[in-house]
Amino acid sequence: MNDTVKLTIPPLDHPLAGQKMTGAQMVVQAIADEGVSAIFGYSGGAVLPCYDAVFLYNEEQARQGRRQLPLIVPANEQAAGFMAAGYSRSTGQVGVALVTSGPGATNMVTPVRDCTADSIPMVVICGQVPRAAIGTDAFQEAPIASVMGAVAKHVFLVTDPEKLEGTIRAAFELARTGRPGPVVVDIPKDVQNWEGVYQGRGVSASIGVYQRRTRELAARKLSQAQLDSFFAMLGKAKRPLIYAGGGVIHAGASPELRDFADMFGIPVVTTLMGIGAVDTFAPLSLRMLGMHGAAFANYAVEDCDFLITLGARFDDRVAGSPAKFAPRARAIAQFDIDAAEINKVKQVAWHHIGDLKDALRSLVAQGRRLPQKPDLSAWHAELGALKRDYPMNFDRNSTLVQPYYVIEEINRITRGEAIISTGVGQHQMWAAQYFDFREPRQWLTSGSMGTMGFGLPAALGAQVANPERLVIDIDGDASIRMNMGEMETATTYNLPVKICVLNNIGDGMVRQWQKLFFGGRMASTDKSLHTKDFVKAAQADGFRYAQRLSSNADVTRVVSEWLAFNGPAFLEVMIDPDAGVYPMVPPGQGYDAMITGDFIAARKAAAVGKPSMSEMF
Ligand SMILES: Cc1ncc(C[n+]2csc(CCOP(=O)(O)OP(=O)(O)O)c2C)c(N)n1
Ligand SMILES: [Mg+2]
Repeated sequence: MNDTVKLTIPPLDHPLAGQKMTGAQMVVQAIADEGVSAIFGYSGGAVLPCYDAVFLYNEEQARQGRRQLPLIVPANEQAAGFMAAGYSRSTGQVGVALVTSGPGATNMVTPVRDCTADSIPMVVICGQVPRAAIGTDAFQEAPIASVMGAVAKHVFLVTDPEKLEGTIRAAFELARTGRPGPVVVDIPKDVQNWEGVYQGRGVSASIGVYQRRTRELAARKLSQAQLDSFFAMLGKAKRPLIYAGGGVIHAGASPELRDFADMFGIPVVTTLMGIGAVDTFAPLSLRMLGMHGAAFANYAVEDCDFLITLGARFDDRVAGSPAKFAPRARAIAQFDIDAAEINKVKQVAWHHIGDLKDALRSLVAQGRRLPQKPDLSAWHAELGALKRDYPMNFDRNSTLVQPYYVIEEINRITRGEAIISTGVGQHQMWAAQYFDFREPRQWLTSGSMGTMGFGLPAALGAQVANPERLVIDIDGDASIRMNMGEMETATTYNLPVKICVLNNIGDGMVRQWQKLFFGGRMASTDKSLHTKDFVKAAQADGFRYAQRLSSNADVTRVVSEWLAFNGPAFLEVMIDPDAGVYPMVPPGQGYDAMITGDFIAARKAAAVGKPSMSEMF
């Protein structure tokens, strides 16, 4: 039985409706219909019909003088996934990756899990062996439906070619609606080669239940009773604080968050994923909270008496000890699109499940009707003092190049306007701490998964999506090596990304944990490869700008010439290998255990307990 939605009107709206096409051509046409401006992927036997269809599509578009669908080819499929994620994170649009069966598809597992964990919409199309060969251990066969089923938001294996077209549209809808995430569509080669009639509309009916649920969710309004109880809590609060996560950005609710915070003068801390939800220059911004949050942000969390949680999930890098998190909050309110997040880690007094943009609009509308707003001047004075007394800082007199100084210099020139991607490790945290961000979607980082190798391909994807913007990858020497093949992708496509490797000769973040919690035993981290010449590697990959920076005196000059270079540019900075990430709340502990290091003042001595071994991750 065909479960594609039966159309009541003959499908003539689409200019190609009624036209005969192969399955592969339908896939490409349906992707183009979604408004996608580029796809990322690597070819192979089982996906060749789709690659051919991209070629034919572009040939026809060129003939008609219309926009083509560029296909960017990485060195490794994992990078295609991160490019699609960079495209998506920087625009809010669904990123698309197109890969072959077997190894092509299994190389996509990490980016798919990465996207699920950070709620990033992506559609991955995988070729599969022909239907008749499935289950025979055919050449380049892998059980993608079961492998990806464990990590994706949803997986389709298309066995009925009649459902192919509607399934592609369903994949996009699933990816971008509700809590966004990656959707994998596994398409056997014979289904790609099948010929049928293009409809130009209709979504596979298999998502009918999901559609009903998301429509219900989207329509959920804050009730008057909810508004009243929320404002009763806010009215009693002397020290309210907004804790904003990635959900604010995914919901496109940053303008509404800013309106709400400004209306009441409520300060905002953001998670790593929430960076950019508020302008970091804004007086109400307290920057990032958590394990490596600013001291003043974490003190605000310690002191607040009402915590308003927006699209954030109390993860262990924020609430290492849920019981000790926000210990003086008399109430916590939580807004989320995903019911599973409510009371998952931390019990809350009040919650709302629904669209955040809409909920914040209701709060602002209700706020306008309030006869008077709470007086928060004492709280503002306290926060002003916290910002003044416990600012981010580092050893400004060191003769070794300090990574924070390099970032401050880049930030001085870019003024919070660049798109920044990162690898994972100390450099990622320094970038989160020391860069400014005016808007959402300028900060691209692998938050929940913490996947080394993310930075360079994510920057490339963001540059494809935003050709006019300045895109900078702040990377680690070990992280960039994980996807070093993509250096050549930058030059092949002449994507003018600016790459900065903060080279501390090794896995700095791992060394920091070994120093703090493993008695300084540098297991494996003393064996890091020290022989790589990054500048020569960049030159070998066709970089016309590739420099090594190793002295403080040269930082300002070299950073500005690197940023001004017209084309892809590579900068390696030899930084102090002992530079640490501070503040640091040790794993599993409350913010009272925050260590601020030698250069950031602390309100009181840290009550550091010994982390238990099970918290050692
Ligand atoms: C794929 C992957 N493998 C291992 C890790 C564990 N890990 C986290 S940070 C880190 C070291 C990163 O080193 P580098 O990229 O040089 O950054 P640094 O901390 O030195 O700035 C490691 C190994 C990871 N996050 N991702
Ligand atoms: Mg390093």
